[in-house]
Amino acid sequence: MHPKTIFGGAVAFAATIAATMASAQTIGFSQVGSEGDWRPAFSANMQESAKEFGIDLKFANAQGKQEEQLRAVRAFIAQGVDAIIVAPVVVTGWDQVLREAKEAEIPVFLVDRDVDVEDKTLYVTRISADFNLEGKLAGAWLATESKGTCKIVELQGTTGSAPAIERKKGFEAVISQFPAMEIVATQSGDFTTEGGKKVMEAFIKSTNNLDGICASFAHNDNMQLGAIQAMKEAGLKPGTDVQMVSVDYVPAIKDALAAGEANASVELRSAVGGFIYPIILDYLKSPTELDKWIVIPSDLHTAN
Ligand code: GZL
Repeated sequence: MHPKTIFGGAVAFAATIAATMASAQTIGFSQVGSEGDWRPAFSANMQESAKEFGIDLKFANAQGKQEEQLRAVRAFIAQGVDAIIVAPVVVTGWDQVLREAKEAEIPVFLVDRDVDVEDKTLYVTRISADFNLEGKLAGAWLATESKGTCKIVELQGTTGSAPAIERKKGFEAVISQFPAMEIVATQSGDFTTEGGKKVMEAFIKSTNNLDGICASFAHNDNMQLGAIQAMKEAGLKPGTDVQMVSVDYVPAIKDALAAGEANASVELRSAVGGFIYPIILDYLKSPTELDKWIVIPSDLHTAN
């Protein structure tokens, strides 16, 4: 083949690559952290999916600290990324940094959690599950299971986070319809296994070995897995003596369900990059008004 032809072919190939790269969007993602089992799975899927969509993803893990998230978002603004994704650790404290992104004309997309801001034009949309519904599903399952009579201990998620606030509200909206259903102890385990174990150890002490307690409602599976450890160490039988309902449906809770140590878990989908990125890429291609909340479904699962 004539050298000129080879050279020509190489140039054409490089141009194609360049064009593809030029259309590649650079997106900053400020992630809460890597607590528990669900979040690492979500992060891995977001990073893997970004490659499939040809997105240059700048991933920032805040290790659960809001100040780190704010720092990351400001760095993305300074870099001039095409879009910013935020999974906000707590609902408050976002107005100023979102205003800075808006002034820089960089669209912000909320995923997984939520913010509490007056001006909802500060973000394009929120793509996440309905935490209030997840709480309702857990409450409805327990009301049926206990025939409307149950003293409950509650392990709350990270204080001030949207899932902790809304899962509690949804759960209480259902059990409040049953006079004999009551949360008798509640404390935050911060969505971690260690946190859940510590909280359940405290509940075991304060209720004389969970005497009269019918159920444990944990805002995520990792805290419930810690609670299961604590209960077994105290000689109790989680899943038999006490009904165990939580949220996320991570692999380890599936094992606990199969072993009869957990009874129900509401699934929080983690493989959602393939759903999130097309929404963002379509918006970047031609910005249009989107619903302020695009809901990802949640389904309740039991052992059988
Ligand atoms: C909810 C998500 C929660 C999970 C926990 O969307 O933010 O955070 O339920 C995680 O496992 O810590």
